[in-house]
Amino acid sequence: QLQDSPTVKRRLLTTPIFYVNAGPHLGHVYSALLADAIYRHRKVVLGANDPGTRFSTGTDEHGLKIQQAADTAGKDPSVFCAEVSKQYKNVFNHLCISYTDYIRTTEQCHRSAVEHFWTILRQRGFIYKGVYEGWYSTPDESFLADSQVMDVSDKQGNVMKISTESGHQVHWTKEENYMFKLSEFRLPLLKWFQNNPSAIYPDKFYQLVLQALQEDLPDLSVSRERGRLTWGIPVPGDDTQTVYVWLDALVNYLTIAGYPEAHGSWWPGAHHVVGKDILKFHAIYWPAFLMAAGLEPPSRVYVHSHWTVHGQKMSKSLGNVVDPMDCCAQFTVDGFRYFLLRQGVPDRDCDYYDDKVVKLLNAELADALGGLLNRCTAPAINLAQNYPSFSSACFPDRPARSGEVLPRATEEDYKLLELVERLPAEVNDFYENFQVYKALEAIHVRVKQTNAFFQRHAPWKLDRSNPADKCWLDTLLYVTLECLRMYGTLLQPAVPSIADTLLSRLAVAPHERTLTGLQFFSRYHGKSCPFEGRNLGPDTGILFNRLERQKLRSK
Ligand code: ME8
Repeated sequence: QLQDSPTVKRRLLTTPIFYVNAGPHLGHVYSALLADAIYRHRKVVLGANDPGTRFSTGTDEHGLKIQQAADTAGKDPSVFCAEVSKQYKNVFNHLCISYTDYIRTTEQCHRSAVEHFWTILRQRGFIYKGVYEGWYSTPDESFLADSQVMDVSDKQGNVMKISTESGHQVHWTKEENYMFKLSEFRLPLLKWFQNNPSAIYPDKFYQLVLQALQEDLPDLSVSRERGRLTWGIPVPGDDTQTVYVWLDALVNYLTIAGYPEAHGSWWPGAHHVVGKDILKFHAIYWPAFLMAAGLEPPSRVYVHSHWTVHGQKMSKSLGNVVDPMDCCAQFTVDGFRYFLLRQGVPDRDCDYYDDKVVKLLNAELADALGGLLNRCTAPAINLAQNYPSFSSACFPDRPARSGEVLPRATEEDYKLLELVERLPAEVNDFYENFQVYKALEAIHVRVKQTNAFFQRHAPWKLDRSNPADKCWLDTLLYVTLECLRMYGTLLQPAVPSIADTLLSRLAVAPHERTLTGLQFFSRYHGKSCPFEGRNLGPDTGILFNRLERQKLRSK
């Protein structure tokens, strides 16, 4: 278990920094949400034992496409960037993304970090001046080899070249640039990844990186002529050139860590969450830059796939961009968070449509979870509005041996308890393997099994005036409340506000909401339980209101 490990270290967890040429959409929010869930989960696991965790996000504000977007909007780039960056911040705040640091690449501290980093690379002999000639994609801010471009015809029949990977048009460009000796890092990178098989999750993406490193890595152009790109950080000592946006952007992770002065306690050990489209930058360029500067590569890169909408790529021109604020208004913040985390599978693209959200939330949050809370807290069944006493006479600490008749508790009940006791470790493993959707699935399955447990024993049929029945009824309620307390604790990273409502109703104090404070079902193991006899918290109403399809926007 993570909380017992003496090797738990400080951790810097990051999202990508978002381009400010357009506002946030569903995909951006997904990157941030995955990181938020991991961050919150770590807090639940470690509680007061957390040696320190930082969680950064922010905006990527330099580069030609941002310069162009500001021009189109008729705004000064710095005003434009500030506005869009604020928009990201507002959406993240609304979605309860609990970042500790929000960075903007136009900040002075970041500029100083980039200048320092550049100077170190230059001093260590990894940057040289060369002439670059080749295909250039402005939206991708990348030079491309012949093998990475293809011909297409536009509507008028004009032939043009596009990037095979992104589909963006490319132009032939020749200019003097500073080059980074990326070619020297192919073998060191290969060796590093072979020695660190858990550096990239899921494995599919680790294999892709290993495969890419089998082929030659050409040196990388890391500056642009200033005349063509003014919106960026000038190359130290040569203001005719601007630092390549990706070098600038990647250094944000070091800026957060306090580079160059105070990064020691936050570097190494970074965990980056990124989308599949920016894997190359994080798994090849970034570790190579770091090695060149004499620093450790990131400990882990978590890679997720993309969301499509009704089977199509999200794009402004198709008019199918999903607005996260709109989704929160329809499904509530926690509903939307739950849907994305429960349905998003890192290994492959996932499709978004409103109906799917409604079905999932009604089934899992309203019916299963809300139903379970209702069952064990409704005044009609839980008259005393508390955690009643657990009776080991009805539920001894072992199942019946063959031939032996034990009162009440069945083999299935013991199985359920065993599964629920194993749940924190299971959920933890899923988080460690970047399978948040599986963690949520496992919790949901247990919720369903607990509902079945309740249903099977039909406590409403028991006769309270009969002492034996009353004992069993109390035990059933106690067990159900204990299970629910476990689910509420483990659901905090995904649905913080629903979990808070649930745990407040279950009278769980803030310091009891971590795995160390959980003491799940200690009564069953013959120990005292701080919850036995405790009054429930005030009735908080319906946990999650069922959504009605016809009330949703028409799409
Ligand atoms: O790439 N589904 O920024 P960005 C899921 N500034 N995720 C998606 C998505 C979709 N449809 N569309 C985009 C950049 N994303 C750089 C990063 S980091 C040093 C610099 C994800 O605003 C995408 O995969 O284009 C990426 O992780 C994030 O949104 C930011 O994308």
